Amino acid sequence: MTTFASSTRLVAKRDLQNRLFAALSAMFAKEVPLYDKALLVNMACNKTVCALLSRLHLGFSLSDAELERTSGERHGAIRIGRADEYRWIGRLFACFEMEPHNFYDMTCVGSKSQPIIATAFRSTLRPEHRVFSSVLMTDYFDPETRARIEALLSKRTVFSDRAKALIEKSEKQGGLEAADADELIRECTEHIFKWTGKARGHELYKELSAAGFKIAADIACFQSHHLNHLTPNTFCIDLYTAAMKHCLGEVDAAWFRARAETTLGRLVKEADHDYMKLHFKHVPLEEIAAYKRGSVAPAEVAALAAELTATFAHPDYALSKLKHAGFKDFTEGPSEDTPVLLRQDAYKALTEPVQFTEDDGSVVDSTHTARFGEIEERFYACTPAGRALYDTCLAEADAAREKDPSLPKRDMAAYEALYAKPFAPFAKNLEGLIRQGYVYARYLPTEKGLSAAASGAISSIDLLDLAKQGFVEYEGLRYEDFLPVSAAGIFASNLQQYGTKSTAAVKPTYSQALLEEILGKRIVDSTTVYAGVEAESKLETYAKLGLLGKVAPAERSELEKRAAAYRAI
Ligand code: OOG
Ligand code: NI
Repeated sequence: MTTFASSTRLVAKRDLQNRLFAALSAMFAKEVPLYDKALLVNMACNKTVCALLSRLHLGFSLSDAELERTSGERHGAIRIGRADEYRWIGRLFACFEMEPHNFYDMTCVGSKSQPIIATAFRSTLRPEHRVFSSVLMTDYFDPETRARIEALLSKRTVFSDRAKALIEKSEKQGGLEAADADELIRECTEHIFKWTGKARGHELYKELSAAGFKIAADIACFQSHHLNHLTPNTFCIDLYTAAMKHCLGEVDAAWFRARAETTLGRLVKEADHDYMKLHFKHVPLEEIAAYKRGSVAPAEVAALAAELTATFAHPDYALSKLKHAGFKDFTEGPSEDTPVLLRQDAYKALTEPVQFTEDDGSVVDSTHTARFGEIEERFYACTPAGRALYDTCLAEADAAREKDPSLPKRDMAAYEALYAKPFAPFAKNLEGLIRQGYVYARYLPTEKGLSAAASGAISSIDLLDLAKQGFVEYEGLRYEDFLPVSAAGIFASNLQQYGTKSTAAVKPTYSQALLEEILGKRIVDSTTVYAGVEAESKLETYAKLGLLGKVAPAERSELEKRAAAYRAI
């Protein structure tokens, strides 16, 4: 009885996670006014998209609270200096139901390489928040530089004794009571992830930056794991990026209005039930299935675009008045018409004042350029075959863009056509992508399917055909991870610095096992999860519809293998 009573006092870790991210967002908004304003721009864009969707899907509406939550913060990024700090970070995130997913070796991404390896902390199923967490590999450097970096890092204390005690308490009890949870969140926002503008080792900072290692300088010379960006999601990234360029004064109202018409016009064509399931994960599938198709005339699209343009004329949206370094010229990821993985863009890193205090007490006023404002829109998770195709298409599309880098600025339509061409092998809708075997989905039988099964009226075992007959429902799985090349592109464009080569005598190689050793825990392979969720749902759907016996033995054993690998995590 006692155990029961005390465990009910613990706050659910998922709730704590939501509170942590709300607190981090409030902290970051205070630190970076441009971030706060960018959230406003995103909210205005998402509201416009919702207004369009509610006419396109009769029955759809989103309350302000739901809108706030759905367009809420999604991921942050931190860069860590020492192995022991990294292990504490892993233990800290576990208090918020966030576990390491995937290994990212950023020392191995060609010309964009950086001296760090990373994982992303998130919940395994239906994650809403993530933190991409890198750790600096000091053996990437020559022995002298390495020793200087390590000496500087050894002098800092990121985790206070109180923070450590709270983490240990959470581990022992399986969670935290409300007051302790509040205190741990305060440790996060007032210390662990806080930007202080205080640094040390100005000589080392200058040398690392000049040698192309700005990222190492960003890590080694600061006192905390300051959050370097916090990325909300958007319902329509092309609308948002156009809006930001407009509010930052890079494009005029007429350009924005025309672009808004184009992007909203595309949504009218593309925002089907699958788009709704992908973007509004909190809405039950049956509810989405019940939306009747409405229609939106071109004049209505034009009116929405005009209204949004008028909204941005308000002084609240005059982002150009704030200190900024402009917006990136093009969006990272697949072409606009290919709904796989994720698309990201950003306003460029700000140059912020920093005060260096040296060991002898002398003070140097300087600046640091690292914190930027990313946005993202997430699409379907790819199978290994889909991912391999994506990598090939991306390389081709990047090469085409590099031949004419100013095209996005000169002629957006021509650039979009050029960039989309290499992605032509991908189907442009969920059903097509599933048929090609490029993305994962989750299936379930419908009521109609169950009664058809009971009366023996089901003949096919093709799940997509069964869905057409109304016997099966499905949703594409959303990609919940990161893309190393896209991440490297973000690093590069924001630090205004491409990657750098190792200065060690022999460039070390890094492995997932090494990062797991640093963390003291296993890293989850997210493909095992996507494949396992799909396999389990297929097996269950077949079983409930009485079709399991008809599935080819080889396919069935493959599904069982995937489901078992997933369950073993
Ligand atoms: C991490 C960059 C990775 C993303 O969205 O790909 C990332 C960093 O800048 O430290 O956040
Ligand atoms: Ni990011």
